[in-house]
Amino acid sequence: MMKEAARRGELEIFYQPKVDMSKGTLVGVEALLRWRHPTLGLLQPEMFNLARLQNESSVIDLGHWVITKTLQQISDWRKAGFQTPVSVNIMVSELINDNFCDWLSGIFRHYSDVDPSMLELEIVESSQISDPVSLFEVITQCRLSGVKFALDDFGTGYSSISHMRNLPADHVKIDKMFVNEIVHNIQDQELVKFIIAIASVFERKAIAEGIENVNQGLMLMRLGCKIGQGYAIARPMAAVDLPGWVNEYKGHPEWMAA
Ligand code: G
Ligand code: MN
Repeated sequence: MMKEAARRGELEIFYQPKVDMSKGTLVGVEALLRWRHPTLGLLQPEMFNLARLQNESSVIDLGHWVITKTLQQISDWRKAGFQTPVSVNIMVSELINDNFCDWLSGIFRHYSDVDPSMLELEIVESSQISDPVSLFEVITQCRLSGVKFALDDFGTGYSSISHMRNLPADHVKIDKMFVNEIVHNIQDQELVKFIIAIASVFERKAIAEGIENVNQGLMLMRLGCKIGQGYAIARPMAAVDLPGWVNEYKGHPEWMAA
């Protein structure tokens, strides 16, 4: 199903900025898959039920397609004088199948103008980790080439704390579930404080996602998280629009004054 959509050119990647809220600067973007469906319009992955495809080879093909497209995009942007790290969502099943690291080195040989540290893989926590040892090995091997890793949706899965302990990563993404009510909910504030503290002990940087208003950003900064992503900053946008957005973005005055 997705293969045909890809062949028909209906799959697109949108990019959502991540910024340092205190400085008003871009720190990277997240690549998000969208399906421009001929009759249903622009669909997000949740709407075309990626979970149902899990463990099928189509997930791997689709994952490979997204990473390949992303490297092509980084290369195109570079030629146009624009550079930023890009993160891609990846499921555990993609990482521990199919000689992932060998495949990734091959693709980097093809896009030899792209520095591996410009790519970050966000491990989606909801995907079950069946074999933590081999996952550790895959991450460790990929990181040797300079590729970065993030634990996505942190706190929503079955064994977040053990992932923090056992899996090497550069970033931890605070799930939007914990950001939604953060301005008024003291328990959520404490939870986020805990995530930031534990991330810092393990030397991983916290990134908050799903920031929809200025006050959520202010609260996150007060709790110690300066890097954020969400509609309050920008919606995911087409690749052509990103350099212009970055040029225009001056930061949120309320955040920069905090
Ligand atoms: O968990 P993950 O980082 O993959 O989530 C990204 C998804 O969240 C994307 O589909 C994106 O469109 C959506 N998203 C991004 N920012 C916001 C936001 O501020 N609010 C909500 N509700 N969704 C967001
Ligand atoms: Mn993500």
